[in-house]
Amino acid sequence: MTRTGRLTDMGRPARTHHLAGNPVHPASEPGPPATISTGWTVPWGLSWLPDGSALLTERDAFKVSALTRSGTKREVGEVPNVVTTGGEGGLLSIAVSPSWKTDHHVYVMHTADEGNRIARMTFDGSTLSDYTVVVDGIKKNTYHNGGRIKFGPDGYLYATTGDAQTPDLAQDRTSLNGKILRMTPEGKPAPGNPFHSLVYSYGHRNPQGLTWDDQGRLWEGELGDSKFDELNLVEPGKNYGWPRCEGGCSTSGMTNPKRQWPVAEASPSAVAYADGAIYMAALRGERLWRIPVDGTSTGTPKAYYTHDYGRLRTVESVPGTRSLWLTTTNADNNGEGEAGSDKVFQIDLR
Ligand SMILES: [Ca+2]
Repeated sequence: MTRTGRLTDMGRPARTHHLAGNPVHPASEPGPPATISTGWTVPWGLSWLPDGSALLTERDAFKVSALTRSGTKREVGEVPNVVTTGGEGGLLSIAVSPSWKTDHHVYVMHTADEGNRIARMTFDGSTLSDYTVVVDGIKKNTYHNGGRIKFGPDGYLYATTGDAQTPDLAQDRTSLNGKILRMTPEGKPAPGNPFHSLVYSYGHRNPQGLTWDDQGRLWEGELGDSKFDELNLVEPGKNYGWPRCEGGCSTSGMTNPKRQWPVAEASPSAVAYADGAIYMAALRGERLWRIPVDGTSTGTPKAYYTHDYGRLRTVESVPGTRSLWLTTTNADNNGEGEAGSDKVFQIDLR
């Protein structure tokens, strides 16, 4: 059947199409950001708790705080064994266990003495405690540490790892660097992984964004080198090109990005799916990109808030609502903000 309502790369606007067989995506646009919370210093990761509040990490302070929907912030603990790299390492993302109500587990990805790690801690609703290494020995460097972890709709934990400034690691399927990893909550290779290891996809440079669309497809945002940043549709076992390709190329065996941007316009950290589009928070580009998706196709990206709020780090869809939370990281060493100058915004889709 011809999918006449499908978005094309020519940029058909994301208007609602009630066509048989087509998912209905209400067209929505992000409204003006409303400040939920101030006083943050390099907030990096954000994960929702069942009560609707979020846990956020602060990269350089190694701290985790809870933030309610109405903006009440409360520090719940510090992650042990974290070190900074003087660049992009430190306490990166956090992921609440999908069965948190019974196991009280939360996962963090962070830089440690020997490399980057994924660790599990206990959060009892008020305080962070315990510490168990789940995966360690992921090579680190000053830059390119990846750092996003999220539970997928399949219940497995996914992680993005950077090339640690050693590009060839991305093409080495035995290395944990330059990869998307997929694991059980105990850190073992998830059933069905393509190489019977933790590796899910490879050929990534510095991926930091992971999200799933409403059909369960995995999309990934990745920082490029000097030419192109990427939005990729990730499938298991595929090679996303780095370092042989930056952005799209015609090299056999490589999977090209669905979209690419000059690095000055993007440098994306997080991506989040909401309401028929992927939202991509841009650091250097200092803007929020909205990329309409329909199936495996993407429509024309549109930028919002360019240079209005500085470096945008993390965007997440707020569960049960048509809204996003968005964080800045202007207080990092690439930004010009003072300590405590970062914010969390809420954006309603309308
Ligand atoms: Ca690529």
